[in-house]
Amino acid sequence: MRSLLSAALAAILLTALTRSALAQQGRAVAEIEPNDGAQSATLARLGDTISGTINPDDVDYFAVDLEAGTQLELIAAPVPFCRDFAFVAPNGNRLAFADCMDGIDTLRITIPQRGRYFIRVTQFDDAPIQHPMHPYSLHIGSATPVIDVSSVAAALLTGDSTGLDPTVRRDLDLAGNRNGAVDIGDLRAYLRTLHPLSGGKGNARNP
Ligand SMILES: [Ca+2]
Ligand SMILES: [Ca+2]
Repeated sequence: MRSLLSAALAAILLTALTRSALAQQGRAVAEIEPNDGAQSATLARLGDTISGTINPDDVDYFAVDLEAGTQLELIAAPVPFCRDFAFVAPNGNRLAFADCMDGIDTLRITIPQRGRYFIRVTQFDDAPIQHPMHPYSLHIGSATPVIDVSSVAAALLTGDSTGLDPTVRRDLDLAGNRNGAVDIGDLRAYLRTLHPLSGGKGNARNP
C-alpha cells in the first residue's frame, strides 16, 4: 500500500515539475485585430503578457479561461498616456476597472466561477483631434503561493501533515475535497489549478 502511495506521489511530483515549468514560461501574446468585442477577443492564458496598440477610437479585448478560486493579478506596464483597462466576467459584467485618472495599474480579482473572462483595454479620449496609436502591455498573473510539493509529498507519506504551513494545508484542502484534511487527491487537484490554462491560488483581494 505504501509503495503504491510512493509511486503515485512520484508521478504527481513529476507532473508538478513539468507543470510549474510550463506555468513559468508565460508567452508574449500580441493582439490580433479586429478585437473590438468579446467575440473577436485575442486568446491568452494565465501567465501570458499581452500587448497591443490603442487610441481613443480603438477597443481591445483579450480572452482568458480561468478556474474558480484563481487569484488573478493584472499588472499593466507604465505608459505615457491615459490607458484604462477592465476585467469583464463571462456574462459581460465589468468586475474591476483600472482607471488611468486614478493611476491604477494593477487589478486583483478572485475568480468567482470557472469560465472565459475578458480584459478590455481602452484609451481615455484626452486628445480629441489627434489619435496616434500607443503601445501597451499587461501581465496576466496570479498571486500563487509557492508550495513545496516535495514536503507535501513527504507529509502524505508519513501520514502527518501537521508540519505543513496552515495556509498550505488550507489551500490544498480547498482545492480538493474540502474535508478539513490534506490527502493525495487534494494535492492532485491543487496541481491542476497550477496548469497555465487554469490558474493558481494566493492572497489577493477583490476590488
Ligand atoms: Ca488595438
Ligand atoms: Ca481593437
